[in-house]
Amino acid sequence: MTIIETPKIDLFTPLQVGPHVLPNRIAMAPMTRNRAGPGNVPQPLNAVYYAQRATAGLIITEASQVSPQGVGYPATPGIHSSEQVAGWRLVTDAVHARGGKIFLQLWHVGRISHPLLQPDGALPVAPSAIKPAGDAFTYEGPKPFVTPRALELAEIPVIIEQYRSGACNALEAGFDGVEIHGANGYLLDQFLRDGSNHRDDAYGGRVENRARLMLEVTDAVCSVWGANRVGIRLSPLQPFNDMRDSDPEATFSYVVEQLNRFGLAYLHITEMGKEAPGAAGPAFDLRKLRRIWQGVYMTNAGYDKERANAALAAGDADLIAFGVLFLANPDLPARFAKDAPLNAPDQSTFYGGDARGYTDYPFLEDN
Ligand code: 8OZ
Repeated sequence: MTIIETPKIDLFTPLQVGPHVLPNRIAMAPMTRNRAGPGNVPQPLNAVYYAQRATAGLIITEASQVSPQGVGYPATPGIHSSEQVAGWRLVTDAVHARGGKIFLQLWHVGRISHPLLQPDGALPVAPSAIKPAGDAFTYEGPKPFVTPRALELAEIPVIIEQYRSGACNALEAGFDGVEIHGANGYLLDQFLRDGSNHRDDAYGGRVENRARLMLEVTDAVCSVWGANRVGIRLSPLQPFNDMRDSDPEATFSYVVEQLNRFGLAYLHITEMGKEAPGAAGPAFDLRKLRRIWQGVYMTNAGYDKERANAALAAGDADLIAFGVLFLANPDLPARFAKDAPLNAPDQSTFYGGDARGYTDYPFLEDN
C-alpha cells in the first residue's frame, strides 16, 4: 500500500480565485490611507504605493466611495468620476506591470459621514435615523456625528445603481475584480445589523429583510463583473463605528448562506472584535462561517506568518489578508519566505500625509 501524503497548505501554496491563479495566499488587506488628490482622484503616488506591494497574491485597495454621497473621510479615493477612473488606471497599470493582481473595494459609508463632507451640505443617509456615537473626520477636524436621514424606500434602487455604476467604473479602470465592502459599520453593514437598522419595510426587521440590500447590491455588481471576480467583506463581531447586533451568529450565518448562491470569488471575514466578546453582540466561533461558506475563504486581523500558516494548515482559511504588516513591509512575501525581520509600522502616518510612512518603508535589499 502506498500512502500518498497530501502536501501541507501554507502561505506559498498557489490558490485559484475565480479566473485568477494567485502565486501565494498573502493578500494585502484594504486599508484607508487618505492620500487621494483633489476631487478624490488617485494620483501617481498611490500607484507607487500599490506597485511596491505587487508581490501580494492579491491586493485589495483601500475602500473607494461609489458616489459623492458615499464619502465619509478626507482624501479617500472615489470610483464615480472619469478623473477617478483615469487615476485608478495609473494604479492598475503599475501593479500589472509588476505582475500583481488588484481588486477595488466598493464603498458607501452611510451614516459615517458629516454634512461638511456631503454634496450641498446634506445629511448623511442611513437605514434609520440613528446617530452613531463618536466623531466624523472632516477637513475641519473631528466633528460629532449627526443624526442621519433614513433612506426612503424609493431611494434604495438609487443606492444599488451607485454600486453598479462604481463596478462599471472599476472594470473600465482595469481592475482584476472588486470587493464589496459589507463590513465595519458602513452602509451595507448598517442595514444588516439590527443595532443600526430599525426599519419596518422590506429592508428592515427580520434578517431576510436586513440582508436584502447587501444581496441586491451583490447581484448588481455580479451583473457587471461576473460573480467569480467579485468578493465581499463582512465583520460579524466588529464594534467599530458604534455597531452591534442582537444575534450576530444568526445574522451572519444567514447572509453567508445566501451569498453562497452567487458563486463569488471569495468571502472575506475580518475577525476584528473577536478579542472583545460582547461589544458588538454575543460572540460566536467564526469558524462556523467557514463551514457554511462554499468557496474561497479569506480571513484577517492580526495574523503573523506563524498563525497564518497554522490557519491554512488546519483548513480554517484559504487566504490571509495582512493589513499593518503589508503597510510597513512592501515586500512582505519575500520577508516571510526568508524569515527576514519586519519593518515597524509608524501609526502617526497611517491616515493622510505624503510619501512619508507611505512609499518610503524600506525593501529588504535596501538594508
Ligand atoms: C479606518 C479609518 C477609516 C476608514 C474600514 C474603511 O474600517 C475603513 C476605515 C478604517 O473599513
